[in-house]
Amino acid sequence: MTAHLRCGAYCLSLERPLVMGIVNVTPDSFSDGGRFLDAARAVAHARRLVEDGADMLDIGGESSRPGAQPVGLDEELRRVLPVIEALAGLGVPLSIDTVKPEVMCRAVGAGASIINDIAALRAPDALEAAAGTQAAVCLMHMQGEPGTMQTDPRYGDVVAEVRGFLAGRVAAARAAGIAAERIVVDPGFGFGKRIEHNLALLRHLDHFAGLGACVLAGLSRKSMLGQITGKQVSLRDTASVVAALLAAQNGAKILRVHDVAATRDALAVWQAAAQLD
Ligand code: YH5
Repeated sequence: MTAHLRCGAYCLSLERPLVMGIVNVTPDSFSDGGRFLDAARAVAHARRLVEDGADMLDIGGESSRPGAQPVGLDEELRRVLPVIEALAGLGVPLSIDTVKPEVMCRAVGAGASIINDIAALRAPDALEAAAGTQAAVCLMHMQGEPGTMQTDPRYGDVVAEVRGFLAGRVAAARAAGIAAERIVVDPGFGFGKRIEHNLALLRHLDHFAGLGACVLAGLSRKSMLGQITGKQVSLRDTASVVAALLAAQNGAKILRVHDVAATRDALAVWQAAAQLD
């Protein structure tokens, strides 16, 4: 495993876990403020996450929640590009959460330096598009498609199957010319997995550290935490912080979270107690 993640002009130390703050740029269903206000809201939220200690931001214009509607190319570009342009000078790497090669290229042109692809660069031309940039790439495992993935997920050995898939995608990325120090892998919590699958992946996250890439974990507010606590999505922040800390203790180097401040506190307590250095 490399001790650094290279993303465009940034080089991030992986000695301690990094916190990736989630920035959704989707229309506000409670108001009709229009595009400008949606972008302004996302930018204000992103600035707050950086003040709270985010090491990087993940900007997404298409919801990948189970059952969410796909978004067209032009609409996705209209949502994310103004936000990336506004945040490019903030001083933290920006990640673009997309499966579309055109969005990857345009987002990097606007200032993004990480490509976060829930389809692990499997779309036609996506590998080439990512390889043509200096951005880091996050390769995530998903069984099925967002619309139907939670219908009946099945595995023999979930850890071995997800590991095998990610090993194949790392090899494909390396063959396309993406250096190991630019590659992140992610088991894809909640993407075509039942609770027992998610828990096995969390328990055995260390199995993914041997793939020659650093590990990202995205557990924040997900339905497995709702199943465990019985709480609705707006009441899952404590469970999310604990899950992020467990992931970090099992080797995750990037934690994709909504509540950056609380996650930072949890990591600080762990590090103080463990005297990690
Ligand atoms: C991820 O794990 N997840 S979008 C459902 C929720 C709450 C949150 C029902 N993009 C990941 O965050 N990218 C998403 O409540 C991601 N890893 C990476 N790399 C889904 C999400 C969510 C879904």
